[in-house]
Amino acid sequence: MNILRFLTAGESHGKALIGIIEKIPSGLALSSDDIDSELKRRQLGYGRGGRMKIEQDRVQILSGVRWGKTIGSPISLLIENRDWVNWQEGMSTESVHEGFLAPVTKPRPGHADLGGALKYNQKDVRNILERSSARETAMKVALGAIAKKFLSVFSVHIGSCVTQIGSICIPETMLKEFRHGISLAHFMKKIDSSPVRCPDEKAAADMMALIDRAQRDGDSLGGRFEVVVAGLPAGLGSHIQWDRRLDGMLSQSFMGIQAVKGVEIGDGFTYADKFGSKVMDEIFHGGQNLVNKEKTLEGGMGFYRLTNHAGGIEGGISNGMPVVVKAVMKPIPTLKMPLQSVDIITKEPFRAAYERSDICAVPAAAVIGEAMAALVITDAFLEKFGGDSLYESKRNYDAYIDYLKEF
Ligand code: EPS
Repeated sequence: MNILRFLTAGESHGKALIGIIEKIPSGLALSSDDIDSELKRRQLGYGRGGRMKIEQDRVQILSGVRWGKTIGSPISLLIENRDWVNWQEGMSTESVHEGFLAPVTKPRPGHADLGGALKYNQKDVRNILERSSARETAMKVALGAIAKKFLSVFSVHIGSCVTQIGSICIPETMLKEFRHGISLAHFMKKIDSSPVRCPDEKAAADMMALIDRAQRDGDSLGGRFEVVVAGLPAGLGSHIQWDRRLDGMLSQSFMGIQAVKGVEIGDGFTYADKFGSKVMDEIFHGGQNLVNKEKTLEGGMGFYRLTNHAGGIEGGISNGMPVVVKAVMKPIPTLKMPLQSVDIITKEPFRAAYERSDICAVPAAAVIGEAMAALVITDAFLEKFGGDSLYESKRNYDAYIDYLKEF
């Protein structure tokens, strides 16, 4: 990220999650409802564990907003952990409570537990797992909701869907319009009402049945999700340095989501076995845009494509087509089924004990992906159009769009 800065803090069973974001222009209408609606979307989803029954996330905006509008200063957010009441001594910041909880000495395979304990010289793995927990993603989504609100001023809209859970995939044909950003709002209504964020009813039912099976077997599941950003103008990001490429920045941000192990832009890994003649998005100009019928999606202005293999990015620069990011999430590593590990104190082998956990969190990850995409795209917007006030950003954006039309 070149312009926007954000940080999160907070432990999973600590008092609260905190977030700070800096460089959002002044004059943006922003309320806690804008953020809470996104927090709610993250918490829905088939396969979550008992914790989601405790938490009903609500944000408090602590600074950077006055009378419903941003004022240009850092925006700070707080989300209370409702589970904190059960952990007040165990996760207390005061030394007087030391020893209230027995240390966790049995690292779980697949988690940050062992690497973190070694790196930070901690003999209580809780000091690692509390921060590596995906609870932190609630704040990512809250910060992303601010970025989404900013982008909506420019008619940039972001959606996501789950395309695979375990061995169950949705038919590729279901995704064609989604990947072209066509009727995104309508598509998202359908996705938001699916417990697994999947637009295909048959696949959704099979995914839920598979999650039930994993739960019965003491197992867990991962999967794939896709995020689409529609309405972007051509010209965001840059080809001139590796760390200014829009696809590179998006990939890093998605890889920063807990348990994400693979990221693709557009056709991604499926490029490997195709001929070049089949996977380039040929360029057209003028006439009726046959694919992007919605005017707001004609980001390339007179230029357009009939295909979107590139996922809206060529040479690290947006090309006016919707940006498509796909990601793979590994199965949740906390399992009822005991796995082999070693106690860090006694060095004795053991079978990992089970703690409360999710079975599958891919639907939540899709919403988190939307948030990360929103933050990266907002950064690219601010780099391109600048602006300490929304008025200034909008003026610069409008002038650029006029220029694109004349190009
Ligand atoms: C998580 C473990 C579970 C999840 C948690 C992430 O929490 P707990 O250990 O309290 O049961 O529910 O996710 C959230 C709390 C959340 O808000 O998404 C983990 O180890 O990553």
